[in-house]
Parts: sequence; structure tokens; C-alpha cells
Amino acid sequence: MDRTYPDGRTIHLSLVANPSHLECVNPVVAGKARAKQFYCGDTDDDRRNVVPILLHGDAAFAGQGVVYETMQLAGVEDFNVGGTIHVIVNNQIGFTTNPINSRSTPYASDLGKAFNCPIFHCNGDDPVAVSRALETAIEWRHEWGTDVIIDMICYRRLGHNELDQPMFTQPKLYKAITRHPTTLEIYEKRLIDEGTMTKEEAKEIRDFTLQSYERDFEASKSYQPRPDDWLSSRWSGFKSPRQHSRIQPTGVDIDVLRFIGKKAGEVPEGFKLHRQMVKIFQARQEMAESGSDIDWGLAEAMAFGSLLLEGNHVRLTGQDVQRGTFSHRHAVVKDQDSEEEYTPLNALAKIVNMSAPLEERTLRDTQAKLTVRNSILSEFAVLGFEHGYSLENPNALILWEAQFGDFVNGAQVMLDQFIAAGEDKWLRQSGLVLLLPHGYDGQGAEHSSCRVERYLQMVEEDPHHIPPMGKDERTQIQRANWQIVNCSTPANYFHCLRRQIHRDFRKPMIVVSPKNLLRHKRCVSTLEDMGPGTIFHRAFDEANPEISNNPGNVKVRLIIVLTATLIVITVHSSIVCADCFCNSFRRWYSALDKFTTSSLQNARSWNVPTSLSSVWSRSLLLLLTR
Ligand SMILES: Cc1ncc(C[n+]2csc(CCOP(=O)(O)OP(=O)(O)O)c2C)c(N)n1
Ligand SMILES: [Mg+2]
Repeated sequence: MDRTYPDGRTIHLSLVANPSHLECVNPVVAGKARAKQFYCGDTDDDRRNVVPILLHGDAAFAGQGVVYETMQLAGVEDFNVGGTIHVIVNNQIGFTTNPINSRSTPYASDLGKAFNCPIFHCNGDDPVAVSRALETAIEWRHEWGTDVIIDMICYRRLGHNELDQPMFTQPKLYKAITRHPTTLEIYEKRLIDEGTMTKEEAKEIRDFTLQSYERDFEASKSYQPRPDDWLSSRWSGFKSPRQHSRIQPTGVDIDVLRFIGKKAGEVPEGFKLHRQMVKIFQARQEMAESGSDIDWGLAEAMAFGSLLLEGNHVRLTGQDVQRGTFSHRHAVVKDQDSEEEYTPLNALAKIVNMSAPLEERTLRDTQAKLTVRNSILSEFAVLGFEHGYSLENPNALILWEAQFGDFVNGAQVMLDQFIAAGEDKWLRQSGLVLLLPHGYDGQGAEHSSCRVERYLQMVEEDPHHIPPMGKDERTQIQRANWQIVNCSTPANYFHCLRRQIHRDFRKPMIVVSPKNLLRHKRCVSTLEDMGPGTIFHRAFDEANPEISNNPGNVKVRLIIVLTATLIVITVHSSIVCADCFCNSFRRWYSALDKFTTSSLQNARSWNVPTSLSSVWSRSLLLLLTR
């Protein structure tokens, strides 16, 4: 919604879709606001001009932990939005629960004390006082760039909803409320008594306002959302699930890849790398030069770097993502004397300001900015923030990485309410990528499984319908709610990251990401695997020529898809790597869940050949043959 003021100033208001889960929208609003600031140009003025405003209930503000998590982001680099205005509509009740049972602190707003926020307690029955408090809050936010809280003390006149009878639970309070005049009556009387307006003028304003509410209410009954309602300015040209988007190659010119690879292993003159890092960077240079043995970290750098050179912003956050939990990424390195930071992939070309026109951003000698930032130790708020960030601009690769995939369930509300269901509920697309380290490889309890079965279970596909798979008619991914990939080669990971941007639609992607494959000698790719004309592979075919050359000998009885460190060898078995889950895999998977779990526990005693189990440890499509 846009509003122009008499002096010519315009204000654009965006309302973020808000699920029933109270307060979970907070980090989404902050992330979307941060993205707007970034794409405007990210100056101090841009920060001032985009203002997140959150409306809270008193009980929810005090009780929901995500409020704290979001406020904790307020001062952190790359999450700082220059202050959020919090308005607590403090009706002194939460459904039927009294304040004494809702919190341990005297005021609903007391959380703000932990962050030194100014808190304005004001009387909701005095609209002028509320309006002054809001104006002061905005001035404070513009001057100091911190969060501000308005605690508007008021009351609830009726029950929580139409069925609720508040006298059941707060009889004394609601008797008093029944006798109390409404805010409108109090304010009208005040204006008339002091001579600001006549009774007739007051009635005229009231009737005019109520009529406009009535008109809109009536209009809402026949309102039909249009399929392209999700298109906001930056999204024009993107396709809805009903419009077909063709498969596009995601390969990149070999020389460009080699250039990015070398840059990813380079620091400026005089920058003092740790001596082990020197070796790691040298290895990167050698991999890029030879074009072979490219490991996971370098393939990721090549995906990021190529997208940046094409003018797409790339942003990755999560706990310890700069180095990478498993020390494979090194997207940001530190000088051993000064602790100065250096981000190799921001030195590929001249960084353009994201507010520049597209033609300028895609010039040959320019690149978009890479942001790789370690986050606060939260899953809920940080994933929500990145989801909000991803909604703003489709030409950006936004990723969030869990420390271990197991911890992502701290953000379950975000997955259930926003990421799995957002497109269907609100016609809003998001290309957010979740990297979830997964694998039963000895790191102990709660460090082994991203619970891929949960994502598979939440795929919104009709299990009885196998969609056409032809290259020119495939719309399966467009119609599903998200994608789940379990890449077993660095090149396939490279392609699926690039594919997120080189499409005419956006879809969240869950990457079951590796731990021990990050440095496995056989888990490598070549530059050719990422070169011109190459694309993402949904599955890899049988690698053993003895089997692939004699298909007549293979009679498939059972196919099991696994994502764990396990291999079951029967006398005649054949193993194929599955890099993408679809419909049918999901059904097999859930049917065989029990089997795989018990096999996992027994795997050691089965004397699994280690060479095989470690190579294909994470992604198995096991064909048991007669
Ligand atoms: C996370 C979550 N838990 C529970 C509910 C159910 N619920 C809906 S409203 C409400 C009370 C909210 O009280 P308050 O925050 O004071 O807001 P008010 O309704 O008084 O404006 C509850 C518990 C919910 N919507 N979300
Ligand atoms: Mg309340």
C-alpha cells in the first residue's frame, strides 16, 4: 500500500503474512526489512527509511522466546535493521489468562530492559498520548537506531472470540469493563468539552469512518486472490506453479570456474594466513589449475562466485558458517597478526551497489556482494530472518546452514508455518536454501540426522500421480512445495545451488549436506562436470560396468533409499546413488523406515566393507537382486 502525504512524501507499507503462531513473524519482518535496506543501497539513510514495526499481545510478548531471539539480532552485523518499533497492545489478558500467570516480571514489556530499549508505557484510552509516544519512538529510532517499545495499556471489551465468555474467568474485571465508556466515547467527549469540535462534527467523522469500514468488509466477501498476486516489483517475469518453466543448463565456462577457484584460494599481499590455511588455499589453487579432484568446499565457492559475477547477491548465515562447522568452507579468513577479515569471493571483481540498475550490475568486470556471517546461536529467529530476507528479491541466493542438521528442529515453526506452506497459503515464493549436515558418522547423539523423513513427509505431492518427466514438460518441482536433495558429488551440489537462481520460479530447497564426504578423496568432481551444457542429475546410474553392461542379469526385487552410514551387501547387489528424492522414493522410504533404523544399529556387527561404506555412506539407492 502506498500513501502520499500533502508535502509530497510517500510511504510504502508492506504487510508480512502472519500465521497464527504468535510472534513467529518477528524475525521474518526483520529479515525482510534488512533485505530492503540492503537492496536500497545500505547507507545510513536507507536504514532509516525502512522501518520494521511489530504489533504484539502482552501475553505473547512476555511468553514467546522468539521475541527475545529476534531482539538479540538487533545489534548484530548483517542482521541489524537500525531499530524495530514494538507496539504491545496490552489488554492485560491472554485469552483467559491473567498477567500474574503470564509472566514473572511486573510489566509485559520488561524484556526490553535486557536490551536497554526505551519503553513508553501509555494509556490506550488517551489517543493523543499514544500518538505522541509513537512519534517520540520513531524519533528515537531514527536518532539512535535501536529498538523502542510502546506498552499501550488498555483492556479487552469482549471475549477472546465470539464463543468466549470472559465472565467465566474474570468476572470482577469484566463487570468493571462493562461500566467503562469506550475510548471513542471518552475522546469525543473530551474534544467536544474543550470546544475542538461540535457534537455534529464528531458524529460526521464517526459515521464516515464506520461506513468506510463497512464498505471494505462487504467487498472482502467477494474478493478473489489472483494467481499473480505474489508478483511484487522485483518478481515481475517470474512464473506461477501453473506456468511452465523450462530446464536451463547451469554449467559455467571453464575459464571462469578456474578463475573463481584460484581467487577462492588467494589472499592479498601481506595478509598473514595461518600455515595450515596456506596449504588449504594452495590445494584450492591446484584443484582449479588441474581442473580435477575439486572438493565440496571449492565447488560451493564456484557456485557462489559464478552467481556473484552474474550480478546475484549471495548470503549465507548460521552458526560458524564463515569457516564452516567442519572447517571446509573458509569463506572468510583471518590475518594471524591483526585478525583482520578477508573474504576472497568479494575480490573477484568490483562490487556493485545493489541499488544500481540491472545493466550495471551485470557488467563483465563487476560482481554482487557475498555476505557470509556467523549468526547468534538461534535456529528459530535466524532461519525466520533468512526466510524474510529471501522474500524480497528473487535474484539472490539466500542460504541458512544448521550447525548439525539435528538442530534445525529448534526452528520447526518456521518450517511448518512459512517454508513448507508459504507459497500455497500466501502466494509468495521463496528460493531459500537450508544446508543440513547429516550422517551417522560417529559424532554422537543429536549430531547424526537432519531427519530427512520429516521433509519427505511434508512434500506436497500427490503420491498417486507420477507427473510427466520429459525435459520439456516437467513441472513437478514447480508444483511441489519444496525440494529435497542429497547430493553425493560436489558438481551436483554446484548445479543445484545455481539452479536455484537459473529458473523462472523459486522454490525452497533442503540440502541434506555431508560431513565426512567434505574431504573424502573419492567425493570429488572435475571442472568438466560443471562446465558448459552440464546440469543437475536427479540420480546417478550404476557405476559398476559389470552390472551396467549386463542389464539383463539384473532383476530388481526391492529398492531401498537410505541417507545414512550403512551398506547392506547381499550376494548379488547393486548400488546406485540417488541425489534427489521424488514421489516414489518417498513412499519406499517411509515404508522401510523401520528396517533402515534397525539395520543402522546393527551395521557394525555386519562387518560392512569400509571402502564401500565410506564412499557411498550418505546416499544409497540399494538394489537387491535375485
Ligand atoms: C504460539 C501460539 N501459542 C498459542 C496460541 C493460541 N492463542 C491464541 S491467542 C492467545 C492469547 C494471546 O494473548 P496476548 O498475547 O495477550 O494477545 P491478545 O489476544 O490479548 O491480544 C493464545 C494463547 C497461538 N495462537 N500461538
Ligand atoms: Mg493480551
